[in-house]
Amino acid sequence: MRLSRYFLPVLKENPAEAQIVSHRYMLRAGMIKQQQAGIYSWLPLGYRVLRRIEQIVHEEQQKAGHIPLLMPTLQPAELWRESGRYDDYGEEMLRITDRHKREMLYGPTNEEMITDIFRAHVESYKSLPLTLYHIQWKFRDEVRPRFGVMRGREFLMKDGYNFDIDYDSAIHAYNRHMVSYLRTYERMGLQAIPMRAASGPIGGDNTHEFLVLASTGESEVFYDSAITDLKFGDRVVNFDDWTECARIVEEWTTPYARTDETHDVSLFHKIPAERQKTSRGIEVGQIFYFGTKYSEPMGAFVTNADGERVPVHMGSHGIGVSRLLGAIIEASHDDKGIIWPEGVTPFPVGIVNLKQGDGAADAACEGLEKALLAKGLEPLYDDRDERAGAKFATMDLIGLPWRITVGPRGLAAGKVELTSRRTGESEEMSPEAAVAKVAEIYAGI
Ligand code: P5A
Repeated sequence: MRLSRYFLPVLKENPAEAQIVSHRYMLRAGMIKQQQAGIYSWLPLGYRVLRRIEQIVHEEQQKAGHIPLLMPTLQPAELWRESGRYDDYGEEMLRITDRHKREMLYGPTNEEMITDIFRAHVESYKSLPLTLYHIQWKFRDEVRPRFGVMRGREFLMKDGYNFDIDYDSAIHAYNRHMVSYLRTYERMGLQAIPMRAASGPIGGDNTHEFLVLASTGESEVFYDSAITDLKFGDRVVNFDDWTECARIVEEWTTPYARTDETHDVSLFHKIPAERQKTSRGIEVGQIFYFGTKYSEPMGAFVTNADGERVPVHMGSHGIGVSRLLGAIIEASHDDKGIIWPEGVTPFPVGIVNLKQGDGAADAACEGLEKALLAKGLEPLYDDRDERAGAKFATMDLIGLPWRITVGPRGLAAGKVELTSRRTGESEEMSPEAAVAKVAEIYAGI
């Protein structure tokens, strides 16, 4: 992509309305534009990251055997009356009436609708286990939408729903989600800690939230620092193996980690004093097991092996896809701008031409662009007629993890410069070596 032809409306000044760094940088880097309180347009750069995050979520969900579909944003009120949540949900639910005076709502979540799909098509335990998920916009009329995409009113969520014949099998689904979430967040460069939490309007007693530690987080959290040493890495998991999944869940849930809603002071104080940590955290996901809370009132029954009709056991599992952009920036930035982890960066590498219009520099940049594209890596090439300082400032702000700088002086010696956004370290090398190095960095991502 050539920057001269792109749409990157960077702001020079700090927007006054942004209280936290991620919101500030998302506005300054031209990633989002607020349209109303808590409702944003995703400008091209922000949209690229959003799609990258969605892609990782899809890949990891499907590795765990979960099946994508797509449900609408608008739902009929009758479904929610069946579960009893139409009145319970209160003012957070955006209620709409159509021209036939039919009551509808903009879905804040989809337990009812997925249960409706299930009961229409599934009859027997032989069709189980089944986990369906989608990535779709939600609306919650939050009292205090704030911090940009962190607490929006319209926001993108991955929500998945498992259907199982009994408790044990539903707990395996719960575990499978926890395991797959651990890898999902790690691929985004995040450490998200599963913490015992409260279930709120979704229901059930068994629930964990995934929290990214950050001083700007909205939740207060308490944990044993030992948990921050755990890494999921590139383990190969057999998601059908109940024992293997349960063992991984045990590894992550044995050290104490709870939100303020479930915090137990006496248990906390049993941890060695130097490992007792209190912090704030950003909730980037939550998983629930709620048994037959929806299947029973809504008539989602199947025939079991003994020929009896039984309500299915369910859980639901959410990832805050749009919130993740804010969480990643909170976890990875400096005073010059964002530092994207390679897994989610909008462009893998930037090219800065120090002397636009210089024949050799222009040709070298175009050559780099072509060579990178040939390796499946689309660079953002700053081909604007701007000072070097302004080009560097833009690259630093938008946070591409790698930058190749091309100037006539270096080229005379056959060299360009490859710079890491994270460390600031630069290395001079031939353009071919720079392409090979960038390709190597992204090979496993
Ligand atoms: C699980 C999936 C649910 O809604 N039903 C379907 C369950 N869970 S949840 O915890 O309420 O939401 C899941 C994740 O969505 C993100 N989230 C938000 N993101 C941005 N703005 C909001 N207002 C907002 N509300 C929830 C969180 O990451 C949450 O973990």
